[in-house]
Amino acid sequence: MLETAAGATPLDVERLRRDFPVLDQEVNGRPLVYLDNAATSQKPVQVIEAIEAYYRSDNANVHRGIHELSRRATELYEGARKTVARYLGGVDPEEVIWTRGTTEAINLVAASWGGANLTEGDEILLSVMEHHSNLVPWQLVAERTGAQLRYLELNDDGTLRLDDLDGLLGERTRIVALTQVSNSLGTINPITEIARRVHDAGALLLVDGAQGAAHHGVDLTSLGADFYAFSGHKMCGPTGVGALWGRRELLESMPPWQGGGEMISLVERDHSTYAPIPHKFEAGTPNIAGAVGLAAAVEYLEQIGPAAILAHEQDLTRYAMERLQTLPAIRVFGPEDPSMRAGVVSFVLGDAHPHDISTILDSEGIAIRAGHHCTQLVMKHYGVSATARASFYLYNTRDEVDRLMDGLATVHSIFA
Ligand code: C6P
Repeated sequence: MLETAAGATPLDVERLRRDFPVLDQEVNGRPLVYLDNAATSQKPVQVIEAIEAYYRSDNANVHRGIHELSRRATELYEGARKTVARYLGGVDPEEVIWTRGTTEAINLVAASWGGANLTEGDEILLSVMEHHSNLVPWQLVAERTGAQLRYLELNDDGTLRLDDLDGLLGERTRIVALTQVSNSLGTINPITEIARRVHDAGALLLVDGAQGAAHHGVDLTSLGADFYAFSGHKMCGPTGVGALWGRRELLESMPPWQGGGEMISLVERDHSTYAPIPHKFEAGTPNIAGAVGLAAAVEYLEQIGPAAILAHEQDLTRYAMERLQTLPAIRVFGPEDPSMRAGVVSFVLGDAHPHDISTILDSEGIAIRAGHHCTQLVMKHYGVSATARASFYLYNTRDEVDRLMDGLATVHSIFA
């Protein structure tokens, strides 16, 4: 289910900003305006200090040593798994597999579930809106197994062409992999409704939650996904850590995808038996400090409340879209209704190349992203090679949107 942003208590943004030391600096002689949150978010002191405290006091390898530090590290690491499971709506912690992030989580499903279950002629349904991380792993497994890729197209307003969904779901459709929130258009997809239709057709649904988990929270007990992938670094956590959630019976039936320490039960000369989930999928020494940092990030977000964060982002998005429309030769992508999008606004401005827009804004201390945002199929749909993208998070303000507009006025005066 989508979080509803309406009625949420407004954020005390000035107070929250004090938690983010990186925001308090000048870039090119101007106070930093950080509007590249869809790429990665900044980290509050609570997260930085949790990681530091772990390395200062508790560092050891997990599940191995019978000594005090190892016990503590294991407790923190497994405790972090429980915290993440709570954030995902109170799922079973054993269904939460640590990964390096969304990309690795999707690769895990494509390689393990896909490798074991797909055969020639089976179909994988994707959408044109997907990030490359939710396309290329499926292309790789399709090549290996002979499965076919099919695509749900985009409407020009940046929504999925859901009228086509039932027609695309055929007898051979085994899995559908879709994003919860588009990183280049901002569109929030109606996952619960999609899940119902996918399940009616007898297929599984993987949800790419890279932007969803960060920007409007998630309740996996009602979302309807069979697999859910997300990254810690987009939600105030550190880089290099994220998770895959999967339904227990699916995870238990899947083969391991990487071999090594931690994931085994018994090792013989010519074969091994494997640990139960979640460890079956966690070969090698894990990113313990990353898990500790992500748990601190989750606790931080829980205190603020995902609904309030989404409401704040949508307020900034509405304001930015209104102001952008006043610029001549602006083209804004994605749904016109801000309540249908998270805090992501992609645009092109006349003949100015998005890289030039980003360079000029950077000279004024404003960080945005320019490029195809790892969504080349979206760019193709709109006939552009790149867009400029501003993306908001809980610490951004309307004043910062005004700074963006001032910067774009400079861009316009240079290119007019
Ligand atoms: N999008 C962006 O600037 P990783 O890199 O594994 O943490 O996340 C990959 C990914 C998958 N799906 C979606 C919808 C995403 O937005 C991302 C990451 C960043 O938009 C970096 S390209």
